[in-house]
Parts: sequence; C-alpha cells; structure tokens
Amino acid sequence: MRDKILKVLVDNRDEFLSGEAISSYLGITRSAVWKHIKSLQQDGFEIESRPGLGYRLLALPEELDLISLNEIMKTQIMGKSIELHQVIDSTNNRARELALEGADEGTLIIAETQLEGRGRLSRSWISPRGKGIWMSLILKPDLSPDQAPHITAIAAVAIRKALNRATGLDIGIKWPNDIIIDGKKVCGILTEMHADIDRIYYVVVGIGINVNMTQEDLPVELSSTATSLRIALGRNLDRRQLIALIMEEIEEIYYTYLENRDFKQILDLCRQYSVTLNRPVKVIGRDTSFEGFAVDFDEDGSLLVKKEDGNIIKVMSGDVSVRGEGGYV
Ligand code: BT5
Repeated sequence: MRDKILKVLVDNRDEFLSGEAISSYLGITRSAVWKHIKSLQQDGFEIESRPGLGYRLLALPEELDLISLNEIMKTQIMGKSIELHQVIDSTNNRARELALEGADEGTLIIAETQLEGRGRLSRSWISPRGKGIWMSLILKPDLSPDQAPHITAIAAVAIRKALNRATGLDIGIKWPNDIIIDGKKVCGILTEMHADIDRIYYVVVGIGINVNMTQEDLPVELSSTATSLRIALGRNLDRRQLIALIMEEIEEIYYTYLENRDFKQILDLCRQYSVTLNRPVKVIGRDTSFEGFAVDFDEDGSLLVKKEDGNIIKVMSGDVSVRGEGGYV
C-alpha cells in the first residue's frame, strides 16, 4: 500500500493531493494514508503536508551510490576505495575489521544508516537513514600513539574547511572532536586506534555529519544541542559532493602534516576556528569536573584551562562545555 501511495504522489508530483482523495482512490482510511506518508517521510521522501491542501511530493530520497561517488572523487588515496552499506552496526566497527585484514590507507566505509553508531565512551550516535554522512576512514600514519590526537585535530580542521567551502557558513571547532554551527553540534569525530607502545598500526577516523536532517529528525533530547547543515542553510545538500570535498581536504592536510611533521600549523588552524578558547568552560573528565577559562592549546593539542585560583590545568581528553548565553553547552 505504501508503494501505491508513493506512486500516486509521484504521478502527481508538485501538486497537492488531499488525504481524502488518496484514501478514496485507494480504498483505505485517511489515518492509514497519514501513517504511510509518515513512514515515507522517515525514509527520506520529502513530502509537504499542509492542512486544507493535503500532501505534495517535493523530492525523492537522495541515495549514495558507488558509481557517482567514484566519479566525483578527486583524490589520489583518500576514499579511492569505498565500501558502501545500506545498514550497518557501526562504520567504525567495519573499518576496524577491514584494517585488521590489511585494508589500504584511505579505505572509506560509508553507511546510509547505523544501528549502533557510537560516540566516545560508548555513547550512542544517532544516524537516521539517508539524512547524514556516517563514514569511517582508515589511516596508517607512521606516528607514535601519543600523537594520535593530532589525527582528530587534522580531521576537524579538514571537515571544517570542507563544510565551509560547501555552504559558506561560519563553522567552528569545539575541542576536541565537535564541529559546531550556531553553537550547536553538526558533526562529531570518533578516532580509534590500534597501537602498541611506540607504534600505531592503524587509526579509524569515524565522522558523523548531520546533513539533510530537519528539526523533526532530531530526537527531543538533542534538539537544543544539535543541528544539521539543512537546518542552518535552509536547503538540502548533495552528500556525495560533501564526502568528496572532505576526502580532498583530509588528503591535503594529512599528507602535508606527515611530510613536514608540523603540528603547529594544524594547531594554529584549531586556534583560529575554536569556539572553546578564550571562553569560560566546564570540563567534565572521567574522574573530575571543574570550571575555568580556556586559555590555549598546548603543543600536543591538549587544552589548557586556567582555574580561578590561577592554576593552569592541562586537559588531555574529556568533555568541555562552553558557557554561552544560555549557560553551558
Ligand atoms: C562524537 O562522540 O561526537 C563522535 C561521533 C562519531 C559518529 C561517527 S558516525 C560514523 C562513525 N561510526 C560510528 O559508530 N561513529 C562514527 P561524543 O563527543 O562522545 O558525542 C556523543 C554525543 O553526541 C551523544 O551522547 C549525544 O549527546 C550527541 N549526539 C548523538 N547523536 C548525535 C547527532 N546525530 N548529532 C549531534 N549530536 C549527537
């Protein structure tokens, strides 16, 4: 029945059809029509619903496909080999599996939806079907494990640049792994690695970007802290172009860094776009939590926070809330 409703909408594209007309044409109740429309909307069909006018199909879901992704990818290494999934537990899990099997640097795993998308400390990452970019990139840098945070910073700087190029929006980096628009999180980065004491075997950079999500696609508990490019921009974006742009920027910034071994340049970009520095912050670590003022990044990428008593604390990881107009976010 859902497909029949879809066909009616496609046949009458750009016109409003009343719930009543659809229900009598197909011989089902109006509430059944509404239920199917809801489920189509959840799957990425853009259907406008107006009281008094009915329903109108605006756009079909944009699906990722390997042919166009391969065609638009301008890189030499990053994203040259792509594995695309409709559904997966977590692209980071699959990337880890492939890395252990010896996958090359630059291998990219993308999914339309994740059932167990995750953030740091096993927190969950919501990944609605077709509405965002949920992907993981395998890197094999010749670095020591203590330099792994450099990779998160490189990814953040590269994603910020790519999103800014695609949208023209003002995009900030919230230390250490969030990309922010209008004070809200649009992207999170999850860097996981396999290493021994002095050598990294591989790093998986998991990237989650809310692209075409509407306010309704965000669960209530995230509605005040999260946003999407579509919410900020007022229009949908082509995810394939964004993926290609991000791969381009990562390739450029990552290999320049490896060649020059110069993290200072990356840190300067982090400073330039940071929404954390020079602000009152609340640091929530595993064992402690305190308030202070974010003064700078240390040369290894950790955050330096000055407490009220003047002591400067070096924060290596954890959550940092930045105090804004509405309190700490
Ligand atoms: C992160 O963790 O921000 C890292 C997110 C990485 C997700 C990507 S998607 C592809 C790859 N595969 C995976 O399984 N993961 C990676 P963290 O800083 O711990 O933030 C997690 C918190 O962000 C959650 O506890 C929620 O509060 C919030 N959150 C969850 N889903 C969100 C979303 N779609 N947009 C904005 N915030 C979200």
